[in-house]
Amino acid sequence: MDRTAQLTARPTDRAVAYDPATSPGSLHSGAARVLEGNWKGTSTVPSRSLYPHQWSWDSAFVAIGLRHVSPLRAQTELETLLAAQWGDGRVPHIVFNPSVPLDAYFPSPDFWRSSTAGRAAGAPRTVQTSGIVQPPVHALAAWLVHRADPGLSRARGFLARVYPRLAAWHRYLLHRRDLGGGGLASVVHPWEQGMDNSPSWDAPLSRVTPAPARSFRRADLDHGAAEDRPTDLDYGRYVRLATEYRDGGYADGSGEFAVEDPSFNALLIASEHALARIAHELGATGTARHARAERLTAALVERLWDPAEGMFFCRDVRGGGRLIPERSVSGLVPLLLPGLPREVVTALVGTLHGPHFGLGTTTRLVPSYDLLGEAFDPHRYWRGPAWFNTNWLVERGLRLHGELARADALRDAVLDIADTSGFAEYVDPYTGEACGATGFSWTAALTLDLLHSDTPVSDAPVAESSVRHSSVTGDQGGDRG
Ligand code: 9WN
Repeated sequence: MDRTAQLTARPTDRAVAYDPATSPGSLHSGAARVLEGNWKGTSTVPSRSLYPHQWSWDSAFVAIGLRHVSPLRAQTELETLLAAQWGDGRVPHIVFNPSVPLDAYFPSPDFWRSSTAGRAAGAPRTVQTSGIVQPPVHALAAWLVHRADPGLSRARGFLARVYPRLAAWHRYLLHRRDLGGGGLASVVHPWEQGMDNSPSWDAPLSRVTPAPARSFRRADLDHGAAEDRPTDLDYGRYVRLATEYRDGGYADGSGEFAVEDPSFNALLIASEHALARIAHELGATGTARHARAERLTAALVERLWDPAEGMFFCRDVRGGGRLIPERSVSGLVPLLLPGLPREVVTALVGTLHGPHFGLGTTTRLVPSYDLLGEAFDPHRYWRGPAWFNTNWLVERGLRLHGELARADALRDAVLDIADTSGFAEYVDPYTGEACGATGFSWTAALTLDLLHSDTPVSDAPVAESSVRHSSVTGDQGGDRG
């Protein structure tokens, strides 16, 4: 299919549930078919049943995979998301499709009321969005998408158009969201961090009075098993936090939930390195951005690293600044950073393969939460199951730091379980049993990316001799294969 045809390809009407037993063709074509089926013309839905709009970090992961089958669609995916950016720089966590019925997903546009409640923060008038954000994987995605087809990217002025938006996005996070005052960004809602129901939120959420159950109707239970999803009590708290944020005009600083999260900040740092590479491609040096990324890495280690436990933890900014003693995969994701001290890398690799996460012994994929933790549940949302995006990030970190055999084993496990689970949203970390939706977009996209990763993460063509790296293989701005 030529590029124009790929861009305008119409999605099929039915949900694409990939069944490895009956679907013809390879894993590659199965993954591409899922993305084709979830494509809505200018962006991709995470799942046609459960999540029928565009989600922010999902789109970044989708673009990373899509670049291998259609660099044009991958660019368009990011451009569509960034077109919904607010004037204050925030990139909303959902961009709503106006043709989808309001009751298909809660909270719907009439809950967020972005174009009215978000007016002072510069919400767009022509598109409805949520008012919270998700992890900033976008600059990393934009750089990787560019590298997949630099000729097309240059011809379309892709980087020149997205760079100012990505820079404004990072500015928003680094200035408006430094609620702890230590240089890191805080999330103001569990949905912002992307691991919605993680036990890391239990302590800060316990201070939030839930919205009454009768004041809203959950749509997620129409599609997902109640025992796998967050409880009604937690949903009531999510709704309360979002309502108060909205009613305060989406102004930052006064909310009762503020947490510095390791994964969110690590992705911001990885994206800042990528933004430096984009700046360099556009004719600047990029040195100042690399240096900022290194300063942020130092702040991450200083504020969130626990040497005794060998991993990173969340900091509860509204809870006296205490570290939250819950082991989540979020505390391992910083492994993807190039500038980590060697002893931090060594400890993280040890924790990953130790009893709490069991990688390579009791589990084949990294679970979302401590196998030995009191709140562990192999099927409940972000309280134990394994997700493919976090495993992709950890695989990248292992490879970056020269742990090639371990990275290869994790890559093989991701590909195998993505295949046998029908590109599931998430899986039981012990058995690989599919949970949530099948035909899930980022699972398919990251499968494609790993299928193209036969060669190690390599250095991108940017001289940065002034920047210190502990890595032996390159940095996070590099491309695969
Ligand atoms: C709320 C879309 C999103 C992912 C999140 C995942 C889940 C939404 C929900 O689905 O969150 O944003 O309704 O639970 O936790 O990571 O981006 O796939």
